[in-house]
Amino acid sequence: MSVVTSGRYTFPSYNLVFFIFLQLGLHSVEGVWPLPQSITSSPERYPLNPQAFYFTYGSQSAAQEGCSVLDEAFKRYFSLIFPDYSSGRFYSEVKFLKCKNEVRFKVLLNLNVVVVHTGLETFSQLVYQEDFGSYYVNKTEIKDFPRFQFRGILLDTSRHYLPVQAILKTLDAMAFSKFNVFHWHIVDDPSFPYQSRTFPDLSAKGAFHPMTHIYTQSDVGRVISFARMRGIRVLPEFDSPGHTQSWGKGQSDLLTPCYSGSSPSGTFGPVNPILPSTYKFMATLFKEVSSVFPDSYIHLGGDEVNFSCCIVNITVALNRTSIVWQDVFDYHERIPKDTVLHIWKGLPASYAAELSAITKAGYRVLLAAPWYINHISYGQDWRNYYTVQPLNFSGTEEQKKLVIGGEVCMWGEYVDATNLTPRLWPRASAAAERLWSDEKQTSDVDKAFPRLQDFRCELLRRGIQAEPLFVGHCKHEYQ
Ligand code: CP6
Repeated sequence: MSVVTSGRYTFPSYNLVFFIFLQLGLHSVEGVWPLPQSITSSPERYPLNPQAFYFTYGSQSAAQEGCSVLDEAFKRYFSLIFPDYSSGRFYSEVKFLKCKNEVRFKVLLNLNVVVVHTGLETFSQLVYQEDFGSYYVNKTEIKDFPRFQFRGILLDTSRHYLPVQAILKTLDAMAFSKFNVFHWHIVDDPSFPYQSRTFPDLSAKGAFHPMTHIYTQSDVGRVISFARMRGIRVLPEFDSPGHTQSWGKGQSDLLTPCYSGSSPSGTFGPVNPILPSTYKFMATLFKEVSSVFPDSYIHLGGDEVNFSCCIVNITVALNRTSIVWQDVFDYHERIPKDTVLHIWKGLPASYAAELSAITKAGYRVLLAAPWYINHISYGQDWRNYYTVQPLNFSGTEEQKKLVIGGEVCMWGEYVDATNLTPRLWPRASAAAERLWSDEKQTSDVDKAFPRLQDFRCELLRRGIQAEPLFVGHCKHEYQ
């Protein structure tokens, strides 16, 4: 029995191809969320014996044992698939079996490192356990690749501090829905929790608490490597020149003083564009950001303020690509051509018009407007996230190719570690399927409902406190 995954995954280039061939199984097509591009399963099934099951590297594979990202992924997915077998036991069993030279089930991965996370995730969703405890997988063939290359989640750690554990838990759950970008809206008006190497006063004076409500360099490093282990990029956002009230506490003369009449009122506006010291500070801070966060993108913010011209060039010197909120485009600033515009405003009609205008101007674009998951209401609002049609705007095929993906935003005014997980899941998973799967095959929201219910139960089994979609029960209720 073998699983062969192979493929190419180039990001940020749009041209990506990704195939998984699972020459084995699945209990039902309903078992995989988000839906693969092509899946055929048969009733023929195979038992999997956890004591005789392991992932290994194909002989053709460029990666071999010792590739920590994959070694770790194999361990994690082994535990997810067979929760009753701890990974410690798994290892001794494998050695034991090797000695006895028994017949083993093999999963071979001829892999590309980035692709393998999603391949393993799919495989893990194919395995099921029957009442007596035996594991099975049905004969299945899958060919799969993501519809959009950028599938992100924004967390806001300024309105409320999110402990590192809550962020790591979210990254884990993101991988289950095949999200691949964690957009870390790390600072904003209310607090500056990022502990800067160059400007330690920013968090010492601008965080909710200078010791307990900060992200140290080591915290940030942990988040980045935890994400990387799961095939997730970390996109840092240091929103400016607006949304910077907290920055002013630790950096004097950074913000523009407001006046009432001819005397300073004691309040401040955005960062002060007329002082040379502002530019020096910004250049130094973003230089640090680009050395701490390895991703090729940096999010510069630029929303809700009218002079964004001063910020978009800052990443050029750093050899990074900028992402900015749509406001920068709306104000007709001169924007470097490789900048990605991030649409956050409006109802379907208005974001479609914006998609049209931005792509017509030749810019790449990211869609967040329909996925404000911090907004809640009574009922099944996941249906609204599911039925979004990101490419339903007037434009040429070339324009449509400029839509690189989408993002689910969890703004933090009413969210901290107490309610983050149930507010995100499984509602974000609805958007995940829209961003991964073929639109025609997933156009029926009622067909998606039982599949999403099953997937939500799987999240519970994996320890994610995903909220219920409607009346019902899970085999494994949340412990
Ligand atoms: N914070 C920052 C926010 C928002 C934005 N930027 C925001 C405002 C209104 C809505 C959604 C998000 N809370 N820094 C805009 C991108 Cl409806």
